[in-house]
Amino acid sequence: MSEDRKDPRSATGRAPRGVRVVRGALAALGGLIAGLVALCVAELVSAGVRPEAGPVTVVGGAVIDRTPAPVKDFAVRNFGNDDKLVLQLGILALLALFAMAVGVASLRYRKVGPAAVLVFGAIGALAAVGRPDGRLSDALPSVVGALVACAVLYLLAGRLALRPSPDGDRGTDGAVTPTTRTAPAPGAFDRRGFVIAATAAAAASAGAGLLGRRLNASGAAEAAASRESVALPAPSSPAPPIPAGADLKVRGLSSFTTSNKDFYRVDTALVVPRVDAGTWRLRIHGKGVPRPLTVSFQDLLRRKLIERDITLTCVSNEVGGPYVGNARWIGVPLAELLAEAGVRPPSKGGPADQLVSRSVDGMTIGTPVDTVMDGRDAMLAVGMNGQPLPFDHGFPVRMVVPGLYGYVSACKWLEDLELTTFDDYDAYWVKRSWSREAPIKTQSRIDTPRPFASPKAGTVPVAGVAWAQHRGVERVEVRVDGGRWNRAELAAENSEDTWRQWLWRWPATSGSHTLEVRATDRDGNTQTDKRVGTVPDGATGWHSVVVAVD
Ligand SMILES: Nc1nc2c(c(=O)[nH]1)N[C@H]1C(S)=C(S)[C@@H](COP(=O)(O)O)O[C@H]1N2
Ligand SMILES: [Mo]
Repeated sequence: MSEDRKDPRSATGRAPRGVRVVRGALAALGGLIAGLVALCVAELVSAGVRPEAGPVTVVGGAVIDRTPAPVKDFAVRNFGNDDKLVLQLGILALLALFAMAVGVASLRYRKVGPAAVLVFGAIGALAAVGRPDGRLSDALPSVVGALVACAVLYLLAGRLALRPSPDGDRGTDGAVTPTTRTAPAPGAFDRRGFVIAATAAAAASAGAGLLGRRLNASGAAEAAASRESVALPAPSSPAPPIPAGADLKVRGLSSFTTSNKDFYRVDTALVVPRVDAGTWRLRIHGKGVPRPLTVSFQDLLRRKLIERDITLTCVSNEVGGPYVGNARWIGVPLAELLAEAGVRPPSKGGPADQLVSRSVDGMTIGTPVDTVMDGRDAMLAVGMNGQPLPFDHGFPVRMVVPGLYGYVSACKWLEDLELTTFDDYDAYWVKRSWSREAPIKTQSRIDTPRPFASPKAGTVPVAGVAWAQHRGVERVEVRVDGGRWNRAELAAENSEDTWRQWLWRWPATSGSHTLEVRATDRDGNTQTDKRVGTVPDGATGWHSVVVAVD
């Protein structure tokens, strides 16, 4: 239906200003709706492929894959566990801006907008296929979403085309229509048709999107059911009891055992993989593996299980940072499994010096075979603090190797172990400027008082944790305002693979003071004061806290 506008045409022969503004706004809205259509259709299609193949997820993943180490580190530090949310919101905001621009552009050039949508689809498709775990089918959600959005945008832009005016002017369609008695007023377009088409497209795509969400969630529900039904067997080698004195029970001090809910999470997964333990298999194969193995989750549970308290640390943990936690793990000793497959460590003449663990989401992590087989409690963990692994922490199976940073040892959602050499293969983070080998550096952290706290003058408990996994913490010292070092009281040691709490009772005087801490490990190495960043193999320096004593 046409508009009956009384306005005369402007001198230049263009639509009146008011009409131009309305058309522009509707065109931008049309672009947004096309964007919504693309995402919702893609969500529905991804349910038939896999949830991780959604366009925002794959583009976000591609951004993560290409983020330089210092930037990634910055994001982890500043957004913490929200870094991925920030990334996805950023992608959505950019998409919305582009969608509006594309909508407006398609007013004048009706084919340009839809073509731009296809370009976006192609970007999504390339991002999907180019991910470390990318498959060709992952391109489908982006491609189908873009095709449908392209048609919707073309249709909507058509409704916004100006009706030819009485003297046979050209509409934006380029069609020349002879003047007729019923010719619409200048600047008229099919406003009603636009509203109907736009509403229908928005409603239909919202429906498709919700259905896609539903279907994606039902796959997750199966995985959740498989996790619910796991009964962890009693370990044949239980963890030694935690000594009574391991937890100093000081207010504000990290507890000796970190609960699953409070355990830090660091990974590249925008969608946490939800693996069905019933169909899960692990393959062990590669160079110098005479008897390759494929094991199921039940196979692992039937084996001899060990239980150990082990402190994990992320290489991205800056001095004083939060990416360290201590849990009680249950798992299969990895060295025994490798030995069963016939693997010999290089120190015993084996040809492979690198064990590459690969996850269902394409993460690759390289660990020295000699380290895994040197007698430490390296394991394929199935339990964390008495529970099957939480999905966030790698259900059904992850690696844990005491003494190595997570990115070279702690592969979550594990599905493949390949024996190879460091010469032949660089794992995910090694390709991105981190070191091939990365034993955890001796570190200590002040948990209390918090920075800028204002405790009362008198005895102030200064307490924290220190770690030097697989070497053990020998000594922790604290000093005030660069004065002499004071020896802190150490909590009872659980094992050399766990962190240790420490406490120093500070006779605090009023005023502003700087507290510093340093630890010494059993090898006799005292933490250096030299500040280095986390890239390429872990931060060094002393943690310090400034407080204003009342
Ligand atoms: N599949 C997969 N496993 C992974 C990662 C990852 O990004 N993907 N990150 C590693 C890193 S860098 C660390 S520090 C640990 C963190 O384990 P958490 O999240 O259980 O604390 O997992 C490791 N395992
Ligand atoms: Mo990490």
